[in-house]
Amino acid sequence: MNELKALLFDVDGTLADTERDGHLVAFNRAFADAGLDWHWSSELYGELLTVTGGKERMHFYLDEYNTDFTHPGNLDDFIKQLHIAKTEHYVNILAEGGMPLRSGVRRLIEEARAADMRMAIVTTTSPDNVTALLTHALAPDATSWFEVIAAGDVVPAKKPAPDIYVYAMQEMGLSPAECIALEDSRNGILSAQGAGLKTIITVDAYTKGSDFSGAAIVLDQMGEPDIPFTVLAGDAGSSRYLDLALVKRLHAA
Ligand code: XBP
Ligand code: MG
Repeated sequence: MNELKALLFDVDGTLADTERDGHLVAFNRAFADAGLDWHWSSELYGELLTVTGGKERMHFYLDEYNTDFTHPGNLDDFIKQLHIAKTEHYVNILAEGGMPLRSGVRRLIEEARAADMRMAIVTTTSPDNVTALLTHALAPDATSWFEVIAAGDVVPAKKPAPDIYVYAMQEMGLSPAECIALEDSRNGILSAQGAGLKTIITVDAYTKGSDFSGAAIVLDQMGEPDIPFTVLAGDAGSSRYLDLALVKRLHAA
């Protein structure tokens, strides 16, 4: 087995609970600004999360849940404008400090950094959103902690396609056997596994019932020494929180 050389982090749902408290709020604010009567409930949003990417999600909403909507101009351009407005709202929500990292995220990232473990961000969300989360929730210089930030439209096919993971590993000059992915969702694990990666899952409110077959482990959170995780599938041995030693054991298993 190859030595573990890099941790590849998903963002939404993995680093922070950004979907319900960030993206959903931002979408609804953008809709209201545009004078639309669209309003996504938290429950509907859970269904819309089947599709990754904000622009793709709005198209999916119109195709499946709001089929009567007609737009006189170019629909793609309209969705692009709405998405620009949504991103502005999202970045503002994060700048206001309204998005804490999930339990154990800062601790694991700081441990990896201290150990010179290479790290990348691999996400479908837009680059501006990643910068906002890392700088406001982690540290002002935190974007520089990650060798590659693979985000948004840099690849044409978003998760569950493997493309974004393949892209990140190409940029780093690493093979899947030298990396491990940290994800929270079904689309995320499909993307990572499609790229040949072992995957650690921390579930969240939207993803806890999903199929995570083949995951290296499924946890309710990364946890802290005084806030132990619950193992939902897999074997954590005697570990009570996700640290680099456990990540390396899961990679080698
Ligand atoms: C995250 C997403 C993103 C965000 C929206 O998926 O689905 O699309 O909800 O981001 P993952 P944008 O965690 O699997 O990467 O609006 O910037 O596209
Ligand atoms: Mg995610």
